[in-house]
Amino acid sequence: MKFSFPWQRHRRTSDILWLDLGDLGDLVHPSGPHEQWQDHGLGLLRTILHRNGIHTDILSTRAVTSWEQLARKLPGYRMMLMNVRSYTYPVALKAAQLFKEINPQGLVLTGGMHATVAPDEMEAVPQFDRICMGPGENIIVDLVRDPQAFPRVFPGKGARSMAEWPMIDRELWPKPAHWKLRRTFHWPLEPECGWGPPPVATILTSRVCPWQCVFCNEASYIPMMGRRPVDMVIDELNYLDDRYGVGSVVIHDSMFFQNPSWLEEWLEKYPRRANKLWPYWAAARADTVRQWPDLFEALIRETNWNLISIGFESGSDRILRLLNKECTEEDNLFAIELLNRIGDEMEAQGKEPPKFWSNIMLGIPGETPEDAFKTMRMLKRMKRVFPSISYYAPYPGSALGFQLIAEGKSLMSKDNYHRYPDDEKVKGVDYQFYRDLLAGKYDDEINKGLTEEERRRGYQGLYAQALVKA
Ligand code: B12
Ligand code: SF4
Repeated sequence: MKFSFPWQRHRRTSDILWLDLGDLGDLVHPSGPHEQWQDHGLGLLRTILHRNGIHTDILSTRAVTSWEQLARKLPGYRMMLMNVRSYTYPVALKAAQLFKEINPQGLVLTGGMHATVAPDEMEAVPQFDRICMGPGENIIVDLVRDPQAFPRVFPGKGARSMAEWPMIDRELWPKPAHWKLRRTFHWPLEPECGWGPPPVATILTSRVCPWQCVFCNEASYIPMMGRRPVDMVIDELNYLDDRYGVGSVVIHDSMFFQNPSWLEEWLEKYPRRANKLWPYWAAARADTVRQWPDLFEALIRETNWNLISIGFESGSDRILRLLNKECTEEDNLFAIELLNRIGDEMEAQGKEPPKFWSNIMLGIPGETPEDAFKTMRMLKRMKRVFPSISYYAPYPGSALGFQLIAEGKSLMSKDNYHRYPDDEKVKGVDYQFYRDLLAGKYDDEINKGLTEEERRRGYQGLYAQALVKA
């Protein structure tokens, strides 16, 4: 007799399945907090489908620990939908093959970032029956109702503004799949990840960042769309708070600190209209902090923006130019000194000081040891920081990614878009140098020109622990 725990049982309500993607086991025994974030693309599209009377079941590769476990739940579905990103592509591929083995007549319908930037790769796989490039909100209902009416690869249709998006029904998100995890997860909100008190509400206020950094440049493949009105964002947070109780907020926008008029309205309304002044995590750029320092400071002090994510990436002008970051060493230093000062003042007033979530890239092709020392030196100038360090990864979709893939220099094949923190990603990069750098071998070099206090920051090995998947 097969035995299964109640939280593992799968109750079938539909013959259409949405498969949430991620590493096996991430919703059972997660190795870190960020693997547990929920997928807003899935949430949005399932909400739209359900509102239109099309019910779907949900399964997740993250909620099982083996492919056999997933296989047992697949028989009988006539359709499977997936949001495929480059970093979930290997899992999507395996899941599609498994689904078709079990349901040879079933259809696999896909969309998402990887479908948008690497459709050729997906087209070569017969198990993907439909591949939607681009936004799916205005096409998903027709597609699921009548997939035969669509060619195999086709462009999506998006809304003009995020004001048109319905509020996500978060109960359509997958549940944590172990009783222990359920106790700390706060489903359908999300668990604490060290950024603010739980339950955590993740939210999007903008869809795309207009800058063109060569390792990212999502503006080239995500169509521009209007930002979600401030009132709608606050209404959603208040609704979630009334229903589930919100502890803190993560604004998942690629770039929160854009459109000063939207930010000014947020500054005026969030403290006044939100049920509580929840602390939040959100992203900015060093050059815009320098451009609008008063607005930046007011947002920190008055709206409780206490974790500021900045893609500093490098402390060297040479590399920043190569990345088309449009930020300089001076911009970076300006933002660092400003946040150090605001933090000191708030601390002196007995308030919790704001911190940086500092995104740093190492191993950028063309980077010299001196460039990398400058980057580590920059990091040490930050008084209060969570470093998030990654080795540069050549993702398809980005200009530099496409270039390195075309030159045969990318080590990220379709079987290992999946990343581990210390994965080697580009041919010709001396990763041993970077491992030594993070282990503290070059600290004397890095500490040159720093004050005594700055030198003490980032004791040996700390930065090695800050290395994240990328
Ligand atoms: C929030 C976010 C995260 C969060 C949470 C991720 C999550 N669980 O969803 C966090 C911080 C954890 C994260 C991490 C990373 N992320 Co991220 N992330 C984003 C971000 C900013 C928003 C994602 C989102 O919710 N979008 C809104 C929803 C509505 O859009 P969507 O999911 O794409 O869905 C739409 C369409 O794709 C389509 N669609 C989707 N599915 C389907 C299915 C069908 C059938 C159809 C028809 C259509 C369709 O319709 C939807 C509505 O329009 C995007 C950038 C962006 N602006 O989208 C990057 C992005 C997805 N991330 C990216 C990357 C590279 C990463 C990291 C590897 C970054 C890093 N260097 O460390 C890590 C890896 C994470 C991991 N799991 O290991 C890349 C992916 C590039 C690619 N080629 O796939 C993006 C595009 C950013 C970028 N420009 O580089 N990320
Ligand atoms: S790296 Fe940041 S600033 Fe640059 S394009 Fe991407 S989201 Fe925008």
